[in-house]
Amino acid sequence: MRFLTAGESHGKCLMGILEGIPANLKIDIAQVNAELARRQQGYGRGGRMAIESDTVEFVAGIRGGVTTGAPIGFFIANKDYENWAGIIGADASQLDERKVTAVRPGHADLAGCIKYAQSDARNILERASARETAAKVVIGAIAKQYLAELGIRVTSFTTGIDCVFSMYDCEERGCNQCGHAFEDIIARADRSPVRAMSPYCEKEFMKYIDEAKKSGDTLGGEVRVIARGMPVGIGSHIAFDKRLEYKIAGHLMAIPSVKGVAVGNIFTLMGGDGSQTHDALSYDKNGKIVRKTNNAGGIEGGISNGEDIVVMLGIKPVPSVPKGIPSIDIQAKQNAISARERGDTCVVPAAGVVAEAVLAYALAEAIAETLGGDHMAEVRERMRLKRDAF
Ligand code: EPS
Repeated sequence: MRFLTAGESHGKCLMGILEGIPANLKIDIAQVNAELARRQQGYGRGGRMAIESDTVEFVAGIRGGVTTGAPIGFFIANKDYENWAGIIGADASQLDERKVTAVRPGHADLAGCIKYAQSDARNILERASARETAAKVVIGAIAKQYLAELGIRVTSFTTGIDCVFSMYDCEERGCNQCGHAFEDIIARADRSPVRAMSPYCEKEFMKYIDEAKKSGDTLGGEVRVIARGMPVGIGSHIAFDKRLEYKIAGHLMAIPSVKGVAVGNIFTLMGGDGSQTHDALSYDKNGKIVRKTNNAGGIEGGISNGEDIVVMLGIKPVPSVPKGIPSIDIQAKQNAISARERGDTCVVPAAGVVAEAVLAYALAEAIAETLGGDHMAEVRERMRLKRDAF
C-alpha cells in the first residue's frame, strides 16, 4: 500500500493517489466527506475554513461505490483558488504578487528557499502548508473503511492546548471529569469545539486560544490517537522497517507541525522501574490472556499485542504568527519581522482528526503487508485466522 499527494494550498486543487486497497471494499463517499468536514472544524481555525467546504471527487479505482483494486485517484477543489488565479498555477503571470521574502521561523520558508534556490518563499510555503492534510484525510478515510471491515476503529481527542497544559496535569488544575474510555471519546470529542474530554478542559483550552488570538499569537498542544480492535501480530521484530512503531511514527511525524510522537505512556513513565512499567500478564478464568495496564500502547517488540494502539502527538504552534517573529528578509538582506500570512491560531483540534486518518493509513499499510490479499473476502479470511491464533 502506498500513496502520493500533490497540490498547492492556493492552487486549483489537491489530489491524491492511493494504491494497494484490495478490490471489493465498499466506499461510503458521504463518510469520506464527513471526515473532511471534521478536519475543517475546531476552535482556533482561521479565515480559510470559512471559504472552503472540502468535498472529494473520486476519478479512479472505484466503480459503483466499490473498489476495483486499481489505484484510487481523487481531487479536492480549492475554492480559494479563484482569489489566486494568475498568481498560482502553471499559467500564472503575476509572479511578483503576494511574494513572501520575510521568512517565517518555524515554517519551511527559509530552508526551502535555500534548498530549492527560490527567491520567493511562496514557492515553498504553498506546498508546505497544512492544507495538504485534506488529501491525507481522504486517504485515511478510505483506510478507516478498510479497517472497519476488519473490526478496527480509530479515534482521538485533545489532551493539551499550549505546552503547559496537558492531560497529565489537568487533574492538578482542578479537572476531575476527563474520562478516557474509548466509547466516551467517540461520543464526546467531536461534540467539543476543541475536541476536549471534559467541560473543564474545554473551557480552559478555549480561554488559552482566545488569549493567544487577542495577542496575535499561535498555540500548539497535544493529542492522543487510539486504535481499537487490532489483532495480535501486525508488524514484526525481525527488521527495522517492519516494526509497527517505525511505520506509525514515520507517518505521524510527516503531518505538518507534528514534532513528537510517543507510543504508550513512555514519557510519563520515564524513570519508573521495569517491574512497574511493563504490562503484567495473566490468564483470566476463561483462559484468556489479559493485561490490567497498557503502558506499551499496544505494541511489544514492534508487533501489535492486541491491546489498543495508543499514540501521543506533540504539535508545535503554527509558524504564521500574526504579531510576527524576529527574522530576516531574504530579498532586502536585512533583519525583519516575519511575514504576516493568514493562518490559524491553533490547529491542535484539527490535528487530532488528521492524526486519526494518518494512523488509520499506517495501520492499514502494516496490515496489508502482513496479510496481503487481492480482494476483501481474502483479507477478511486471513484476519480471521490471525485472530483465531490468539
Ligand atoms: C489550511 C489552509 C491554510 C492555512 C493552514 C491550513 O490556508 P491559508 O494559508 O489560505 O490560510 O490555514 O496552513 C497552515 C497551518 C500552514 O502552516 O500553512 C488547511 O486547509 O488546513
